[in-house]
Amino acid sequence: MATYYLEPSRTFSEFLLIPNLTTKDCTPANVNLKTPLVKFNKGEEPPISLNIPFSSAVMQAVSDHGMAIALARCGGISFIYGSQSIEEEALMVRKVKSYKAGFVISRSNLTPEHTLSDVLDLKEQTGHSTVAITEDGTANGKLLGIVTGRDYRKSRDPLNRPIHQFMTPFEKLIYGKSGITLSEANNLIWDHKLNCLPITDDEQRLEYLVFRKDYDEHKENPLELLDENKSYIVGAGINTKDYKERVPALVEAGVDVLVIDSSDGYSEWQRETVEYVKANFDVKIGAGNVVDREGFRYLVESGADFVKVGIGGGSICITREQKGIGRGQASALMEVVEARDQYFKETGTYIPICSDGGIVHDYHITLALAMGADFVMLGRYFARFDESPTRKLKVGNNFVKEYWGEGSNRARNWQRYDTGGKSKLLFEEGVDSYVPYAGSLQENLDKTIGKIKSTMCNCGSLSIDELKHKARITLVSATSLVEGGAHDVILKESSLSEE
Ligand code: RVP
Repeated sequence: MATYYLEPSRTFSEFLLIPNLTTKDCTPANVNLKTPLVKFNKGEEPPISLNIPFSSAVMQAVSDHGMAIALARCGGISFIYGSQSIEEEALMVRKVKSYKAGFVISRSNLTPEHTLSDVLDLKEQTGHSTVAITEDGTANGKLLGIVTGRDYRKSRDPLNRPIHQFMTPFEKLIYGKSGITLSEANNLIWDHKLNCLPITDDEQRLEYLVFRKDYDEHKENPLELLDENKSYIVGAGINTKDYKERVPALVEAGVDVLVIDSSDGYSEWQRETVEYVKANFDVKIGAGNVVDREGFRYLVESGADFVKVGIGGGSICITREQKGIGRGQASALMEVVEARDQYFKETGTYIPICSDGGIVHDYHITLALAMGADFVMLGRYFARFDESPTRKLKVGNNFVKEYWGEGSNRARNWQRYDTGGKSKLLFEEGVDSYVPYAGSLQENLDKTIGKIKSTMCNCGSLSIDELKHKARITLVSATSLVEGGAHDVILKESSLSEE
């Protein structure tokens, strides 16, 4: 007879946190979000910790080197997608590890067709007076010019003047070539009396900007996630098929932590992969995804350094519809956390848990942490930002970014859905979609972190560990969900357009 789980499995939206006493020292400024990434023994420091509990998903549409640099700068980690050739993935890892502070990904970008009014709006929003003008208005588009405060006169120039009429065009720009060192870039800046030097690749695509002020990047980004050589920490996805070739190349490129990217991790292939890595390399490895205590235990006993939880909850994921496997993310997490705590009691080894997929609202992150996750993995959330590797498009009146699942025809990441046979999969487990464009990673992350810290204060907690122990979580009924949104009022249009 089958085993039945007759309690319905739950999602984050079905829970709320009940505030605890907030003491006077419990202010957002005092909250510390540092959290372990890999396993450690009781009384010891984790070998790698994150400064914020965020990781970006192992997906083509989310985690390339640009995302990895941007997120590490804020204190989190990206796992570079594994659904590309071994050489390309290793190159991305190498780019992150060799990235040098002082090279910034442009945060203010427009196209030549935008107007002076757009420049002024953007300046007000971002505070940056240097705007990169690229073919598609993205941070890595083909560079066509630069606009600074010296290119226009606010009092004289018409606001609708198109940028191409007053930008400094590419032909007249001094620029550096990809691979230039910071000191070479600084020499160009001083020799030509520049404020900002764009760095482009062989196809004239913008890579970075180097600014004159030789600021101390570490002071501006106090949470940045660095290894002992002051390079950014980076993760990378692997699969259970070509790991004997892929892992050596990634380790050689300097990867700090690997993760087996799979929709269902409770398998002998994962055990073999973890065992191979542990036997041959000194590199950390996470495994998953699982949704129950048995799956957790199996992967931990195979040697996994952290375990990823979640099947079918991803925003682009249709695994549950296609195959009928999965579990509500909150229920899966609660059970695995219980198994982790039990394992810790038995062995004194703490295994960090990553809650992967299905985060829709910022408060879902706080709930996941309160329920015992050590960090979350997000796809949709990061796909919306300038730093994600996908195209930004205008659909109707709105800007969107493309976002597709690893199990979609577009990604063709069949290794992720490995069932052991040689043949390719017959059906998709993911969709191709758009997500609303949301601007820069740092601005959005600051807002989300602000909300998490504020909620933690409501719960009387100054650290994630304290939150886990103090959190009081209640199930909500379907009718109280209605009560939680704006209700029984007529919303003004300005509120409707906000997310
Ligand atoms: P979300 O943040 O809700 O967009 O979910 C991202 C997660 O969805 C990924 O980390 C991964 O676990 C899962 N995923 C990725 N591709 C697919 C798919 O095609 N089904 N699912």
